[in-house]
Amino acid sequence: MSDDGRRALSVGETVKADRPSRMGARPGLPLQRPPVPPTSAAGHWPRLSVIIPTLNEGLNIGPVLDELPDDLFEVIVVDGRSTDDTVANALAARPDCRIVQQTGRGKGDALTCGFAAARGDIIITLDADGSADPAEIPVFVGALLAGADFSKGSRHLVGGGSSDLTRLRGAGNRALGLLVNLLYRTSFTDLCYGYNAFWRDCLPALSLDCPGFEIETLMNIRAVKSGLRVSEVPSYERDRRHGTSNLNAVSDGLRVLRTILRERRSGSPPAAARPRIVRAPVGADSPTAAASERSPD
Ligand SMILES: Nc1nc2c(ncn2[C@@H]2O[C@H](COP(=O)(O)OP(=O)(O)OP(=O)(O)O)[C@@H](O)[C@H]2O)c(=O)[nH]1
Ligand SMILES: [Mg+2]
Repeated sequence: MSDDGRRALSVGETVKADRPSRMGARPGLPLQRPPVPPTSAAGHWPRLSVIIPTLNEGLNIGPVLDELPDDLFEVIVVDGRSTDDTVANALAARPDCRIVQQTGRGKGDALTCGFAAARGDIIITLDADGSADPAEIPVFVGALLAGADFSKGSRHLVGGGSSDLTRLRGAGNRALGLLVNLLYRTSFTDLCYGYNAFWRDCLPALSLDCPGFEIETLMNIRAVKSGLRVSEVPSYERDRRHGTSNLNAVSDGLRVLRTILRERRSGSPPAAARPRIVRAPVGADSPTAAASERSPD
């Protein structure tokens, strides 16, 4: 246990479930339970920024925003020049949400723009199509408060699953995940999934620079290469409410593969160059409590 009560996870550790999930996940470590929030009644609660990328999600964005909890610091909708009423419907459902127009193209570019605009202590990414259940946000935040730097959703842990994943996508995700696990000696159970959370002070370590659906894979690999503590939490992916996917299983799968290989070729930063994230405890007197410093491992 660290001074601020967070459990120390080892570098690159992933926390897995102890029973097979609905999707037949492998056995692993006991499920990590979210801790009791640190005196949240006294205001000692990290500020949560939810980032939602949207591309023509006019029929979906309203219900998604309606489902979000009230006690968020900010909600940022990053729109990719939607040609429907996505932006108007977002503002109608949640007048306090911030609309950010992405500068480039693709989901990766949208998330990067959203991350740059975020001001909270913790960033949570979820999709605008209704597939992510905002009721799971406390599980992601709990893993971060328990000591993780990066808390990634997994549909393959007990309590997780999907009614949206096709066979082809599931097979591709498994194969790509296996490759990353072999190359980096990790034990990711779900590589390409859009529901994740991390401390905002991890952004420099992630150093994101990709435009498309490969963004989550890049985040996972960079987190491991940078020595961040990664925790997987179970997540259930629901069906998209309306409309069709923007993802192409073959072309986007190949983009993910190229990203994995490129990251492998570029190697890991030397230990001395890895950022060590040092955070003061989150408290009423230290509201954001986020400081990063570089130090050798
Ligand atoms: N701003 C922005 N958002 C995008 C872009 N491409 C996809 N998105 C959003 O990213 C999220 C994930 O995209 P989806 O099309 O749902 O991809 P998916 O989840 O793999 O596909 P489904 O399983 O069919 O939902 C959704 O909220 C999209 O609206 C883009 O180019 N720009
Ligand atoms: Mg989706």
